[in-house]
Amino acid sequence: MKERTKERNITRLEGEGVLIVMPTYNEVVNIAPLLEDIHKILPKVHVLVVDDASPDGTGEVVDKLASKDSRIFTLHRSDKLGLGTAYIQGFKWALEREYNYICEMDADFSHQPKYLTALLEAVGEADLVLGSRYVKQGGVENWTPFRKLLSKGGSIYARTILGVSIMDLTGGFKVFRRRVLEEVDLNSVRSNGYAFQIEMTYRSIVQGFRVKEVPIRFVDRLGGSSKMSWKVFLEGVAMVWWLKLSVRPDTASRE
Ligand SMILES: Nc1nc2c(ncn2[C@@H]2O[C@H](COP(=O)(O)OP(=O)(O)OP(=O)(O)O)[C@@H](O)[C@H]2O)c(=O)[nH]1
Ligand SMILES: [Mg+2]
Repeated sequence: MKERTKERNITRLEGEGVLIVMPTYNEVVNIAPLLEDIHKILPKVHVLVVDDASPDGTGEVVDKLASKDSRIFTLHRSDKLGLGTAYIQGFKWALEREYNYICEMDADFSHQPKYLTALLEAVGEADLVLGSRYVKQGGVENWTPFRKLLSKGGSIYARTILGVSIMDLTGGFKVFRRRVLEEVDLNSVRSNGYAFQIEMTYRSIVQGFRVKEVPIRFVDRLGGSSKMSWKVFLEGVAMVWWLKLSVRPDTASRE
């Protein structure tokens, strides 16, 4: 029995049964080298790129790669519809297929592929694993003090209001066990921008799932430009209150 468990773990660490959902908007300089780096670390992992008709041609680059590589898939959307809905569509795509672990990851090298192994290892003892900047040995590189304040302040704000012990609620480098996405009611998820990360983690906690934080060093995007805006930030501030007042465990999904 022990041997079989060990074997399963090893295949997960190669990426078997794992899907990375990766939303993209204008990531043409990053996407091909990033996919290559990911597959060096997890040779069997599948990656679903959800592209919102990026004007820089990111979607076409991924299509070309996908035509030669059966581990790469693309979902094309007609317009820039936001990070949250891109992930929800990607999660539904995953649940229609046989993936056991579903990862979230940015396409700008801020989430370094070298951490994927530690995240997948940790999901052996948790239902949701968060790549965390605000635990010991985690951190942020090359951010302005203002950006740091905004991000760390956002996590402290959300954590205090929601009454959870998670240090990094706003990060988007995560691994979900399949059953988390099956049980959390994806159709009820409301936030689309920055707050989407807080909402998914909070809903998982409310649903009773075990969450574990693993340290990551987050580096500033390698190329391209940020899509962070005041609108996205303010959505986060308001959404935390809405989550606190309205999210309850979804019992229907457990029947
Ligand atoms: N499909 C899709 N992807 C998006 C959208 N907005 C952002 N993204 C992608 O989501 C990921 C995170 O977005 P970023 O612009 O890096 O946002 P951020 O990490 O908060 O900001 P920076 O740290 O400045 O890069 C990247 O892979 C983006 O290309 C969107 O509306 N649709
Ligand atoms: Mg980024």
